[in-house]
Amino acid sequence: MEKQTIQTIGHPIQVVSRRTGLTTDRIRAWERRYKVVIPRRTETGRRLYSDDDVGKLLLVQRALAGGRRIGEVAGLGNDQIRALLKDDAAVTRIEMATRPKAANPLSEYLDSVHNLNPEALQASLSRAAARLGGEAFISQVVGPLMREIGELWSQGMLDPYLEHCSTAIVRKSLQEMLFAAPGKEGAPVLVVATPSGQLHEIGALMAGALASVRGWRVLYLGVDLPAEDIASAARRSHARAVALSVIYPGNDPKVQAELDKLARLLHGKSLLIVGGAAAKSYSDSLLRSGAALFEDTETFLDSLTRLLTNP
Ligand code: B12
Repeated sequence: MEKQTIQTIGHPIQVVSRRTGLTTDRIRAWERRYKVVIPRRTETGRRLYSDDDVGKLLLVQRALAGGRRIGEVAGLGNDQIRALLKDDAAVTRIEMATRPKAANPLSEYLDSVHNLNPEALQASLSRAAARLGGEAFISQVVGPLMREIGELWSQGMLDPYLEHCSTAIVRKSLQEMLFAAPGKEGAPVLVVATPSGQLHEIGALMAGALASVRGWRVLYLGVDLPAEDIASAARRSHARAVALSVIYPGNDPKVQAELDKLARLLHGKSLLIVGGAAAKSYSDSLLRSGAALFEDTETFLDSLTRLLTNP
């Protein structure tokens, strides 16, 4: 049998919408009014778009951004639109203006960040959380968004107050996820915190929210906590595990000492789990003390599941 490729199968309208940044309503309206692209239909009438169709929608957007009217370009082929864009000598300018929006899946959130619009950011994040579900929302939206915000901030392209304002909104949406499903009686307990000196909270919230979605009872202690306090919480709650996020700095003797102390105070009664961008710089002593280290959330989830089945 002939092997079906994505090209022969075609793309549903939702995929085209994500790839082009156009709403599904706009794509359908352009088809109805201007016949910009006329997709194939399945037996049940669902629209299926080819790569060329997607390319044309992107080209038409660029032509519009460069001042063309839709009636001028709707009936042209992709090569003709490309030639027109070149003739207009506007290719570079238009690409600069339109490509990030079409290609960057984070652009919706970043626009709200740059526009100091926390309400819009919150609404977009809520929609994404509902659409994707907790785990994908955290790995596909929250992680990449926070890293992008950090990148922009470090390049001087984002003022600190914008980073603070958006971090507060991200924190709120993770807290909602974390506290949405209160731990059930008898569920295994996970204590989550950051050690003394660690002020970055989002990694800890991500780990807590993920565990809570997976049915753990999460005792969330927040940031900057001495080893003694974390150990006391673990002891009193009979925690199966303690998860810490360590994001900055790496190789700090004070952080190292706190982690070593906590590993000792837990006496092996709760598994110590450490994740975050800086965690691996403490790996030698952590691994010696029997702790588990994670650089990503997927392996963390696998390990939580294993802990549930093999206590
Ligand atoms: C928000 C933010 C802040 C906020 C934090 C507010 C808050 N309530 O959390 C504030 C303003 C306090 C802050 C302060 C600082 N920050 Co800051 N910050 C950030 C930013 C933008 C996001 C941090 C974050 O939440 N990351 C969370 C996740 C998304 O990051 P991640 O480490 O990649 O985590 C992944 C995994 O490691 C894992 N993970 C994380 N934790 C855990 C835990 C467990 C158990 C598991 C299993 C997995 C896991 O999940 C993630 C997905 O895979 C980052 C950018 C970035 N790249 O992270 C900079 C960043 C971390 N900050 C940075 C700096 C320099 C600072 C300051 C020194 C700035 C200053 N001059 O004061 C201080 C230091 C504060 C301190 N003592 O810790 C740098 C660090 C550079 C470096 N590594 O050398 C970064 C990378 C920005 C940059 N690009 O330069 N920051």
